[in-house]
Amino acid sequence: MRDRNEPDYEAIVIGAGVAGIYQIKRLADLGVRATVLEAAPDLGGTWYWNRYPGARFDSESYTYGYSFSKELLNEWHWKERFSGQPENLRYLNYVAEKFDLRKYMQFDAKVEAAHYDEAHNLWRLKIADGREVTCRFVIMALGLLSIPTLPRFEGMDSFKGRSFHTLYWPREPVELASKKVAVIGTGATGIQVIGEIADKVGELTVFQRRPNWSAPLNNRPISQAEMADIRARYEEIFATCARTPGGFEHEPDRRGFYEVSREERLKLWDQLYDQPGFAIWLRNFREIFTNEDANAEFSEYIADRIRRRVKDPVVAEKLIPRDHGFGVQRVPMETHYFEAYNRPNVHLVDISETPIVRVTETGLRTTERDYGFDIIVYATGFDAITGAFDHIDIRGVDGETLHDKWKDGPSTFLGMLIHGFPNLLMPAGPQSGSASTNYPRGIETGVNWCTDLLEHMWGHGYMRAEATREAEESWTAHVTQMYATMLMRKAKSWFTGYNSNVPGHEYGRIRYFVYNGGAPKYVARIIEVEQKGYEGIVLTSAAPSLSG
Ligand code: NA7
Repeated sequence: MRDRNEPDYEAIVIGAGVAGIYQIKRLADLGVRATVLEAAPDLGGTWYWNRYPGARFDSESYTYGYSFSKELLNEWHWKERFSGQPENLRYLNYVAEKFDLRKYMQFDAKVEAAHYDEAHNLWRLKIADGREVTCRFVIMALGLLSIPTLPRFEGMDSFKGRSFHTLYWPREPVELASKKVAVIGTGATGIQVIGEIADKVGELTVFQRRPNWSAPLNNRPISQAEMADIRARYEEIFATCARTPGGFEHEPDRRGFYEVSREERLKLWDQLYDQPGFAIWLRNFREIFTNEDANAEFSEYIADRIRRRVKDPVVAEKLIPRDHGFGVQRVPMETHYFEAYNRPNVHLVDISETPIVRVTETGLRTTERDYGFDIIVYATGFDAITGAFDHIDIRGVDGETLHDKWKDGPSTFLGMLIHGFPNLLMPAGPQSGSASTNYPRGIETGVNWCTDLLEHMWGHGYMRAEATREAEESWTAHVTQMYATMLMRKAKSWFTGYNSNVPGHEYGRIRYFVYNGGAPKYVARIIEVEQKGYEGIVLTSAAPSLSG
C-alpha cells in the first residue's frame, strides 16, 4: 500500500518531443516511477505536428540526432544533410521503439493545470480528460515553439475554402495542383513552404509584412559512404558542437572584421554562401552580431545576392529587409525561395503597403483589392518559449501563478528552476542555453543536468529543490546584460518575445527569452553550480507534512 503522501509518480515529464523522449529515457534507466503526458495523439512534438511541405532541419541532421547511444548512432542513416519532417518523425519513433519508451508515454493527455501542494510537497496535475495525477517532480519538456499564433483578422471563420496554421498542416495529402493558395508570413516556416510548393500549386500569393534575410540551405543527400565517414567521426563532430557557441559544427571566423581587407571579406562570404546550413550566419565574423557598420556591409552583400536571383527588380527590393540587418533574428534557410518569385504563378503582396483588412468567404481583402483562394496557409509563427507555460495553469508556493510571475518576461535560475516553484524542472526552459543553440545539443545538456540533480537528491535523501530568489535574480540580470552589446536586442523577433498576435508581446516590450552567451559558457556555468553542491538551490530533506 502506498503512503498517502506518496505521489502517483516520482516524476512526470510533460511533452513527448525531442526533450521529453530523452528525459524519460534517463528516468527509465534509473528505474524511476515516471510517465510522460503528451497532449498530441503520438510522440514527436515539433516533428509530430509540423507536416507542411518543406518542413525540415536546418541543423545538419547528424548533429541533430541524440548522441547518448553509440549503438543508435551506428544504426541510423541520415539520408539528407538537412532531413525532412517525415524522416525526423521516423527517427524519433525509432528511438522510442529501440529503447522501449512508449510504455511510459500517455497520449491525448493534455495537462491543463499543475499546482504545487506545499503541505505534501507534491505536484497535482489536471489532465483535460478529467484525471488528476500527482508527482514529486514535474519536468517541463513543452517545446519552444509549440503554441501557434494566428492573426486576428475579421471574418477568419467565414472563409469557405481550407485554411490552417502551418503547425496543423493536415496529415492526409493536401491537393495543391491547380489550386489558388495564399501564404501569410515569411519567417523560417513561410520561406520553407513557399520554396517547396511554388511549382506544385496553380497560383501562389505570398502576403509579406516584413521580409527576412535568408540564404541557401544547400541541402543534398548523404550517401552510404558519407554516412560511414560521419559515423566514424561522431565523437569529433559532437566535440566540435560542444565548443561552438551555437552547438553546431560551424565555428565563427575569429579574425577581426576590419583586420582583413574587403576583398578577403567578400571571398569569405562567397564561400559561405555556397556552404550548407547556418555557415553563412555562424561561420561569419563575430562583429556582424555587434557592430552596426559591419552588419550593414554584410547585409548589403546578401541584398545583392537577392537582386541577382530575383528577375523583377521591384519584387527583389521588396524581398530585402530594411528594418533590421542580417542575422539579428533567426535566419531562415531557403531552397529556391527567391527563384520562386521568378515564376509566373507566384505573386508577392506587400502588406506593409496594402494591409489585409479581412478574410472573406472566398479569400482575402487588402486595402487595395479582393483576392480569391482555395487554401489559406497561416505561416504566422508561435507564442514562443513561454507560450506553452502560459497555456498551463501553473501555481507554485502560496498559489502564485507562473503566468503572473512571468508577465513582464521570464525569470529563472539557469533556465532550469524557478523560485517559488519547487521541484519544477525545465531541461530547456526560457533563459536556458538550449533555446539559442542547436536544440538537441542543448536538450541533452539540460536533461543530463536535471537528471544529475535528481540523482543527487535521491542519493542524499532530499525531497525538495527550490532556486533561491537571489540566484534567480542574479541569473536573470546576467541573461539581460548579455544582450547589451548584441544588435539582436532591438529586433522584432521571437528571440526577444515579439509577437504581434499575442497581447503583451508587441514590439518594444523586449523580453530576454534566451541565454545568449553561447553553449560553452552556459555549460561551464551549470557545471560550476553542480560542483559547488548546487549553489543557489535550496535542497531540503524535510518529509512532507502528514496533516491535511
Ligand atoms: P516567425 O519567424 O515568427 O514568422 C512569422 C511570420 O508571420 C513573419 O513573417 C510575420 O511577419 C508573419 N506574421 C505574423 N503575424 C502576422 C499578421 N498578423 N499579419 C501578417 N503577417 C504576420 O515564425 P515561423 O513559424 O516562420 O518560424 C518560427 C521558428 O520555427 C523558426 O525560427 C524556426 O526556429 C522554426 P513580421 O515579421 O512579424 O512582420
